[in-house]
Amino acid sequence: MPAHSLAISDDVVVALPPTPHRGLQDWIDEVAARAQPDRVVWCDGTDAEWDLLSEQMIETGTLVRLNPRLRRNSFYARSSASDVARVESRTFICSEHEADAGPTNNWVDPKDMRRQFAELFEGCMRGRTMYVVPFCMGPMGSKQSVIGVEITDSPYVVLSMRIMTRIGTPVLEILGGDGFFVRCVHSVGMPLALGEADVAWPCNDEKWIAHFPETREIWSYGSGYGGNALLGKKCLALRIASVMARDEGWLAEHMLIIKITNPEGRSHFIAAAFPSACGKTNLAMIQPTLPGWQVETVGDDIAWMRFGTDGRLYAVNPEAGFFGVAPGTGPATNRNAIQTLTENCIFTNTALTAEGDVWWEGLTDQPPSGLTDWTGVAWDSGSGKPAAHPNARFTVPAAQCPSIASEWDAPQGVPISALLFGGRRATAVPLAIEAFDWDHGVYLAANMASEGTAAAEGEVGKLRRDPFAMLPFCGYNLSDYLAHWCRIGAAAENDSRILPKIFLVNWFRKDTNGRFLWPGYEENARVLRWVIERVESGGEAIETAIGRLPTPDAIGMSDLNLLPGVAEALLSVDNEVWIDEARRNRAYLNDFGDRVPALDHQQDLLEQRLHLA
Ligand code: SAT
Ligand code: MN
Repeated sequence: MPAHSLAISDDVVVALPPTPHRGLQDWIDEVAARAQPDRVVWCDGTDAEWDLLSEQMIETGTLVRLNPRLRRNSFYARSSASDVARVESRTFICSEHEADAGPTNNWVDPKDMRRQFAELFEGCMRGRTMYVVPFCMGPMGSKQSVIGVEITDSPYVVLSMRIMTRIGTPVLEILGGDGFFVRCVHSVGMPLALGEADVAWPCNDEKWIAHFPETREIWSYGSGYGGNALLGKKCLALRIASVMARDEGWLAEHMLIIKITNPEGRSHFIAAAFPSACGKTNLAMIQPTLPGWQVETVGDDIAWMRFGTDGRLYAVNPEAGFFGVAPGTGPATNRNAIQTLTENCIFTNTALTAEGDVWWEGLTDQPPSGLTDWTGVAWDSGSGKPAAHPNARFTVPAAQCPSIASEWDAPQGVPISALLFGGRRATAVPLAIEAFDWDHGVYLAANMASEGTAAAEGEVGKLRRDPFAMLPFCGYNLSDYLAHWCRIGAAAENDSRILPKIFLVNWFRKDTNGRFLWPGYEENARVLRWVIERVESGGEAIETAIGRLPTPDAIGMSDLNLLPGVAEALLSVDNEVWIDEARRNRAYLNDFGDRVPALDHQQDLLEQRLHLA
């Protein structure tokens, strides 16, 4: 029994709450009374706790300790084959009014959802330990940060939360006796009968991930995986935080944050939104080959942004770790990530080597022999099946990244000079576009689309609209979200605040044979250089109907060994294609009704520029 637990009878052990917060204590008691765990443990976030839990999980088979000579203090987990990604079809926004969830979210009446969860939770933690994980999203003690408490019966979630957020007793100290916290409740949904042996990856075929925006609560059942179970991440830092941001006039976005320093030593920070598994982590850790240019990492997935007293937009990374896609990450594509992954990591659904290390497609050119694949069987390289699941992930503390910026956990955040948006577009969208102004940038971001990836269930490769890369993560009506962005711009103009410039980028253009036109990866720094030059009022651009495009010289196209015609294809606007694109944009924006007049106006302007109207 942990030292901070108290036995009240032979079979119920309840922890002594290490907090004077009555609201928190009562809520813990309430959930425990319903879920009926064998014991309640308040997580303190210490190394001793990490060691204890990892040892226990090695015993139950959930974790494998990796060879410490190769990766110190690191572990491997294999999930159930049905629990490998976010489940958007089972994710719900339970606002009081259906209209507030909007046309793009699943909605269930909160009263019905509460009833549903009350049933699901009846005894759902029997035979298990209920962990209480106090966590802080954002730098400790920052005015921008938000405290949450996650109740979970998954020790895998506890360890992952320790990497991805700031957890434990220091958070309770900040919370004090009556501070606000977001209530997050999670269960794998697999109670154990007396004496029943556990499985390596407990979960349930029935999954529910529910958000209650008005009361800022999250309930999750049935999955142990990433965004479904680490409730501080997509659920709190995006879905609930986007609602808080709407109510309080700030922005909670699916964006990486980087610091770029030019050869003259001047630094700028930019934030960039791309859908899941479109290279945010790679861009966040990019090592530019351009002489004299340096890029450092502030965050790779989420940005919270508010205006500071100096009128600039400041961003913090609410997370403390990276939950990155492993396949495709290698010394050539992301050396910084590889150098980050040397210790204190958890790997999920990669392959395992005979030496007790991890492997995935793209880590090395040749797979080592003797691999065990992510399903736990000896891998046959001739099978045509990948050894690692395409959405296999690493979980690693941000602080150990060699490219981490010194400002990465500054309580005041970093001032943002430019915002980038991008998706996977095989056609139409050029390498880079600078928006004419804020509303035009919002229009470009609102019409973003991307080909599906393995990060969510659904068809890989199918084009779907993903405004602001927020489609799966906006906790309220997407048209209100777009209006919120327009309002931020309008208010800033009135208050003479300094708005970042907005850009749309596309690393994923293909030729008719399906080959990528743009080399991508470290060469993306050429686009970053142009962005910074534009921010500093330099950088050549040509005005087109869809925005300002870089000249081939501004990108340095002639330094790249591109095939004839490729530079032109990447940096031109095909009017016919864009007339089509504009028509589809109009139809898409119509889905949002007349709630966003500023975007309707932008649509009219685009049609005029294309001589469509
Ligand atoms: O599983 S997560 O939602 O955390 C990762 C992602 O899809 O971006
Ligand atoms: Mn993401």
